[in-house]
Amino acid sequence: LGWPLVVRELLDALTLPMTPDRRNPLRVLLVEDMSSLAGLYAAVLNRHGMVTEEITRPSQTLEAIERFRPDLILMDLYMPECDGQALARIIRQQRLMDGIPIIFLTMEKRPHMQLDALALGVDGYLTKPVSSEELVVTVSTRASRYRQLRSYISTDSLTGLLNHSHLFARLEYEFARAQRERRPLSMVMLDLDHFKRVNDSYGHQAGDEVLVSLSRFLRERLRRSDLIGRYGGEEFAIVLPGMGLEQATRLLDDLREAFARLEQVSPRGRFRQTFSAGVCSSDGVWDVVALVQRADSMLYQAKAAGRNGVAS
Ligand code: GH3
Ligand code: MG
Ligand code: MG
Ligand code: MG
Ligand code: MG
Repeated sequence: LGWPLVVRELLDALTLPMTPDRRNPLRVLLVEDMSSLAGLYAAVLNRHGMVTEEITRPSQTLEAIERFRPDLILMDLYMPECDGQALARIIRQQRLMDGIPIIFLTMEKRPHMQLDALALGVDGYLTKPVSSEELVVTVSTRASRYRQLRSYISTDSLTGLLNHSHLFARLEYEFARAQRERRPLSMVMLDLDHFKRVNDSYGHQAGDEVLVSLSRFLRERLRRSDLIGRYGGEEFAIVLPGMGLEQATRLLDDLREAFARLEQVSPRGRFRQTFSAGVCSSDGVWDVVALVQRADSMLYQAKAAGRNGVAS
């Protein structure tokens, strides 16, 4: 009697994680061999503003994780191909989804089975039949907490771009996918020209603002599927899946020209900032290390050719 009431109060209290972000809803991957059941859970979660993807076969899980990028995985414990515990162990080995919450949904009530699951690093256990309220509260709070933590550890705090290590993890995935699907992929290393002078003449704060303005500029002009990272200092890396060398070079040259025209405003005066970029494609490249090296050497050429240019 009391439980649904308490939950309803909880729902009201937890306004922060419960507020559905319409532009960026929480994403839940459902792994459940009974599709009718999965559909039911999905309907409940969808009604509360979450986006779901249902898979009925455990073997589809890793592919679905990479493609769908869930904030939480809701998983049946007993499935024909592979049990939930084994699957959870495999998911825990994926670097890209480090620490993603996994919640088991099952009829299993034996405590030792539940303990085994928790020992695996699984985040929780919901016992069927589960109420909608319990499902929604458990899933949304954990999913939003994970999303928040993930954004802290994967983004650069000044620019909001991907940080070095996360960019590499994502690049590895995009590179492997491009090879597998025989699709082109281009990689860009970009470095601000004579940036030291900006700090010297206009102050470190003005320098920071240039970094933020370039980041915004790139985000506005690139596709959602492109990766933009702060490689370090005043150096950025861009990954353009599906784009060949020629198109990528042209794109970067357009961006270079447009950015150079922008006026940077600082308390100590106005100025313009240029960048140089090295572009390469994944054609004939064996791994991401070689890809980055190639882009780097192209960047070096662009600098040597006088800066404010693109080399490929
Ligand atoms: P080049 O055209 O050869 O790249 O010249 P540069 O001056 O840009 O290159 P250099 O490597 O000599 O200096 C990079 C400068 O970038 C030095 C450093 O103070 C500045 N920088 C790196 N990270 C930041 C940052 O986060 N904020 C600010 N304001 N400056 C930064
Ligand atoms: Mg089952
Ligand atoms: Mg520089
Ligand atoms: Mg330099
Ligand atoms: Mg540099």
